[in-house]
Amino acid sequence: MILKIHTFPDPVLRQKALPIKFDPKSNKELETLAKDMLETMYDAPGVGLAANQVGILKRIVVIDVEYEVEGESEKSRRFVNQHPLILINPEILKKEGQILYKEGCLSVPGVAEDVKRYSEIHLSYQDLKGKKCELKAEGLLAVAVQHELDHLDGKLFVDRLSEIKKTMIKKKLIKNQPRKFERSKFHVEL
Ligand code: QAP
Ligand code: CO
Repeated sequence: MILKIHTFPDPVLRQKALPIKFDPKSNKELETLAKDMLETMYDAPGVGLAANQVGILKRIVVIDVEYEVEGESEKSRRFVNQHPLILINPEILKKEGQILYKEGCLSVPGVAEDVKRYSEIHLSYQDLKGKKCELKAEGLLAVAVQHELDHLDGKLFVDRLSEIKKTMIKKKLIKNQPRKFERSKFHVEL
């Protein structure tokens, strides 16, 4: 199921997601959420998605920085070479180096700016079964993990830009927002 992606300035993007507790007998709900988040990410298409972005305040993110889209039309579209990564309760253990990467975000559509991130990170997380795992990431994957972990703490990539750039982008985004109540000749003025 494709979920609705919440966009700036939706307050859910500013809230902190809560740790996921594993229920030994059933995590069907969590499996469904992970599957739906992946489907939503591929459909967008995007390379990462955090639960906050689909309006759920749980510490789970999905990432795939390797897949390719094949086919022209909406109908014939195929996603090949998929390497989905599901990270639950992720935590950065070690970080080093620097990388500048032009980031975008499905929740901040149409904006892409260079952001400074760590170029290599080690992280711990849990998989869908609740098993503790560790991962070393570098390059684009490291950028994606840091971007998605920020979402879980209510942070957006635009927050990491200079004050002047941030102000300009926020102004533009608010101005381009669809209006809730469009005036029309059918509108009854009170
Ligand atoms: C986060 O971002 C990320 O503005 C995921 O019009 C960013 O998938 C990870 C997207 C950079 C690693 C590097 C953005 C699609 C997708 C847009 C995304 C747009 C269409 C962003
Ligand atoms: Co994002």
